[in-house]
Amino acid sequence: MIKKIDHIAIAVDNLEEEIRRYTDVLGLEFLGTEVVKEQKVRTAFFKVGDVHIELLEPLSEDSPILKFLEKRGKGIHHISYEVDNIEHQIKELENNGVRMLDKEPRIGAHNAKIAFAHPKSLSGVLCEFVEKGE
Ligand code: CMX
Repeated sequence: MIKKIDHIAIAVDNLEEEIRRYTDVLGLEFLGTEVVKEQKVRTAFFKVGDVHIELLEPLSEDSPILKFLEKRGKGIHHISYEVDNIEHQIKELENNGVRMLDKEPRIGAHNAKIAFAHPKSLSGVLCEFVEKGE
């Protein structure tokens, strides 16, 4: 079951510059940065109520974020939904014809279990499903 929106992720090419923009111009509360090697990204998180904004900078030449930036430029990359049980959510989505990019959960930022669904399956929006760690 989907509980809430966990975060909205935005692809950027210069994390430091964007951190300044989000703190100084928008005045959002900065929560810190994290390198997620498995996803080949460096992230920065901000708090807006109980939703987070995640900035994503590519960590390497084969990062999906680099490909996104080259093809589409900076902008909204994905919406992340918090779920109560990721394995169950993956099965439910597949049973409803959604093409899962991850058939098994993997580890994302903050050690959470995550799975992505293909944007072509969900209205052109890349969707992440996340079950929070302890
Ligand atoms: N949102 C919407 N559409 C997207 C998209 C995105 N983020 N990324 C790609 N697309 C579109 C492409 O533009 C393309 O559209 P067209 O066919 O109309 O041109 C289509 O989806 C398929 O693109 P593709 O070239 O076949 O596939 P890519 O190699 O670009 O891969 C995707 C796209 C989503 C499958 C890949 O990026 C992926 O597996 N993502 C999941 C993992 C990820 O994004 N990790 C980074 C974030 C990690 C984190 O938050 O910690």
